[in-house]
Amino acid sequence: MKFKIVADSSANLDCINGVDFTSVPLTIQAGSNSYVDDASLDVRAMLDGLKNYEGKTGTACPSVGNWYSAFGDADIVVGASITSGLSGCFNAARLAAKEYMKDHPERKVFILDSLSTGPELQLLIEKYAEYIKAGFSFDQIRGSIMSYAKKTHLLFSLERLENFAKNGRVNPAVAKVVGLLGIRVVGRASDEGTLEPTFKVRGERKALTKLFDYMKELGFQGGKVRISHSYNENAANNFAELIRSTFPNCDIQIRLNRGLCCYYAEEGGILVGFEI
Ligand code: X90
Repeated sequence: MKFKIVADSSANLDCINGVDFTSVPLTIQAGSNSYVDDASLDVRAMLDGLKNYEGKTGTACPSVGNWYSAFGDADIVVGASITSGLSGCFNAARLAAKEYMKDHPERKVFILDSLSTGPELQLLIEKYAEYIKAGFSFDQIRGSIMSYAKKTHLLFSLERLENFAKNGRVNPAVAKVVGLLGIRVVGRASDEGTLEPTFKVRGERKALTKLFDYMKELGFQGGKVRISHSYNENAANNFAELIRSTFPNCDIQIRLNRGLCCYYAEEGGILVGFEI
């Protein structure tokens, strides 16, 4: 039985230890320039390129064919996509799964709509890998991941929402305030998988304190934490320290956002996925 895990590139993952994994890239577009969010993308160069670009920029999700070919020849494919509340990515994955199972009736695919992205998606993928290593069946994996997804959340602290606003994914009035005089927005992925800006705070230190309070309010008690940042390692490290001051043995990992998350979270932004 050949198992495989797939996720789109908003999970910020290139590979997973000991499990067959494929990342399906989204694309960031600036005029005729298109940046494919795969392992070879130079994210720093992309951000610098975008800074100098005056025209409209945007993103595109993978096609049905992109997902289909990521499934390879696996007997059992499991995975997750960025929220259907903000992207067509999940729909493409769903259609690809349907086609794959029609072409190969003995094979099975389950792609979860994460209603989230970034480090929460990462937690889901890590959990899939655990299930596969533990020898779970397809049905067991599907049932277990759906319960697990109810116990994970995504919070963010962002310095700018320009790209969200440009692409019609957030109210422009909210976007206008953020970015003024060091105002950051702290919020979460809503239950519908949309951006829920909850607090506006001035300064990074306050933003991190707010984030931690919010985590605890949502039920965090020292479970796994995954932090991803857009070139703000300092904030990510400070945040990890803040968590460890209350939960010294907390399993925390920090990573750099890949292209898609860097584009939307914008420089300085940090994303926090955690278990309750
Ligand atoms: O289909 C496409 O073109 C992709 C659109 C993706 C839009 C959302 C990207 C979010 C990236 C930013 C902060 C966290 C927001 C959480 C909301 C669920 C990460």
